[in-house]
Amino acid sequence: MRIRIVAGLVAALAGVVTFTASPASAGASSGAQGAHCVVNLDTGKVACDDTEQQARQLADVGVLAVNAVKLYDRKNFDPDAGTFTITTTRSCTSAYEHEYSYNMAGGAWNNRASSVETFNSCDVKLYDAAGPPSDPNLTGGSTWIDRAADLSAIGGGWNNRASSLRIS
Ligand SMILES: [Ca+2]
Ligand SMILES: [Ca+2]
Repeated sequence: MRIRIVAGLVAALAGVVTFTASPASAGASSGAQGAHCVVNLDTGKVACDDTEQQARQLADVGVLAVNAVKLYDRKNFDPDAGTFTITTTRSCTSAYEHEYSYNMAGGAWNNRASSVETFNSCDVKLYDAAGPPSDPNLTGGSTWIDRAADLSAIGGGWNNRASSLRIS
């Protein structure tokens, strides 16, 4: 009797999975793989969609949140091929310290950024390897970047290279 109930439950769950798998993957093709991604640093939630505005809503970015860093797939802050915006609810401090870090490795934004902007007193430091960056003294990675229209001109060349970053 008990076995029969469990078997029925498994069958019911299998039915649910089969039923939802198709619409879920259809949503992923327009959502998770969208060109514009937004990170909500306060919650860790990340969403991608066809527009930055839609991605902000999906990532539950509130009206009080501000942009910290924005990466562009293309040079010269051209958003057409994709953007990656990191948001938070407070501005960065003026000192260079470890305020936030973010790991792009394993995702669509690994080795992709070609230009970058920062906002609200934030600067960004790019790292070649997967993160979070392990250098406690902030000695590795690129220089601190406020704004770069062409990341190939930064240091040893950072075009399509960043796999993680720090924000200060
Ligand atoms: Ca790129
Ligand atoms: Ca890299």
